[in-house]
Formats: sequence, structure tokens, C-alpha cells
Amino acid sequence: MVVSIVGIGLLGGSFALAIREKYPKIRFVGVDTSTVNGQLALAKGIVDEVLPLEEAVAQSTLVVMATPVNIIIDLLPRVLDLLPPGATVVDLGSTKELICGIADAHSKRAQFVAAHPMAGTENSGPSAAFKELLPGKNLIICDREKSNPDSLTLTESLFRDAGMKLFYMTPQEHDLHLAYVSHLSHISAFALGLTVLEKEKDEQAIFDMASTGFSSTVRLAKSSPQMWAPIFDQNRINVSDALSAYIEFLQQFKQVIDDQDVKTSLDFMQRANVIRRVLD
Ligand code: TYR
Repeated sequence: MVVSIVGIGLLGGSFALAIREKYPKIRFVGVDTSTVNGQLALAKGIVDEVLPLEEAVAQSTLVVMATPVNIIIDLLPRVLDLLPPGATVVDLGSTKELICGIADAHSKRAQFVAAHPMAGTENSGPSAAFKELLPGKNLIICDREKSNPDSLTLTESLFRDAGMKLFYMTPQEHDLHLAYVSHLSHISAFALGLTVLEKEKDEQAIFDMASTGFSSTVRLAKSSPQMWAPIFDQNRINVSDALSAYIEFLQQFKQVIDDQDVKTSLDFMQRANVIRRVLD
């Protein structure tokens, strides 16, 4: 069996490494516009070969699309056009409504599975890939009833074999939830990073703070702009609503501090502490 990874970065690379360990006989073919990424992926044993898209897809049983979401949108119709009968294409994009809409318009829709591994780091590229990324994490599959049973079963079993727990929802539910639990976190980290960099011109002071809460709060500001700009754009309506809610809380917090209203400040934070119950 041949599995192609289109976009051999952190996620595509980590998927390949996890699956290769379980199924050493699967042949992995990489597709990437960056020759450097291709070479890194070969050197790291992520893929056996790097090929142009057309050649890779033509021999694949499974094509995994793990590029930034704007490139998924561009490539998906072509990948479906080229896909052999009985083969499957799965996308791992962080947005789902637009991508599923594009798939829905294609005659081979049933060979497509929309999946989103809730896993990643602030790093990108094949050098950041590691086989422990996916085990223990969640995978969201959208519109499962639109995929044919064979394509769905192949995707589900491979991701289960990679140690993931599966959840199902509509693309609309997915994008709404992700705006709050993922996209907003990244925007607030980018904004926090910018605020501190612009206001604290002294880099040594920032460096000295690196062991404080600042570094864990701002971690996501190290994330790839090429990956995140199209995510925010594709999910702009939900992201804009999430930002409005967040800005409202920031404004209330500012007011409470300006007013020296310690009681309300305590109340805000006690309400926020409930996050422990959800996460710990
Ligand atoms: N960047 C996130 C982190 O480091 C991981 C992540 C990224 C998860 C994108 C999902 C996703 O769509 O924690």
C-alpha cells in the first residue's frame, strides 16, 4: 500500500512516523513544493520517496493532505480528479467548512474524508515532526456520512492505530468550536507577543521574563504565519465573534482594574479558574 503525504510538515510528518512504526510495509511518498522539506523528510525517514503530486496520487491508496488550509483548497479538486478508483483522500486542515464545501462540489466526494487532529506544537516543518505527536490526542471527523464506508474505515483505523480518539461533528460545529478553543488562543498569543515586543523594547528584559507565565502564555506566538493567516481568513465569521467576546472581557477587566474594584477582579478570576475542572 502507498500513502502519499502532501505537505511534509509537523503534522504530515508525525502521522507518517507514527504509522510507519506500526506498519513498516506501507510505502510513504512525500509531495512538497519545498525541495529542502523533501530532503529533510527523506533524511529523517518520514518518506521513502519524494514525487510530483500527479505521480504520487496516481499510485496511492491514501492521500493525506497536510498543507496550510489555503493550499488544501487549491489542491483538493485536482487531487480528487487524479485519485484512482477505490483510493481515499483525507485532509488534516484546521478549518472544515470551506474545505468540505469544495469536496461536496466534486463528483468523487465519497472518496474524501475530512479530519482534524487536535495536535500540534508551535513548530513547523519536517524537522519538527515526531512520532509521539498524535498518540493520546483527539481526531475530529466531519460529515462522516458523506464518505464511503471503505474510505471512512481506512481513515478511522489508521488514526486509531496512531493512538488517537475519534469524535464526529459537522463542519459548521467544528469551525465554531475551533474558533474559541484554538483560533482565539493563537490570536491572543500573537497579540500578547506584539504588545510586549512593541512596548518592551529591551529584549534582555523579555528574556529575563522567559521563565515566568509569559513564556507559556505567549508560546503560540511562535507559530507559523503561513499556516495561521489562511485559518483565520477561512473561519473569519466565527473568529470575529470569538474576538468580540474576548475583547469585551478584556475591556471589563481593564475597567475593573482602573476602578480598583478588587472584588469584581477576584470574581472574574474565580470564574476563570473553572478551566482547571475542564483541563486538569
Ligand atoms: N498550535 C497548537 C499548539 O501548539 C496545536 C494545534 C494547532 C492544534 C492547530 C490544532 C490545530 O488545528 O498547542
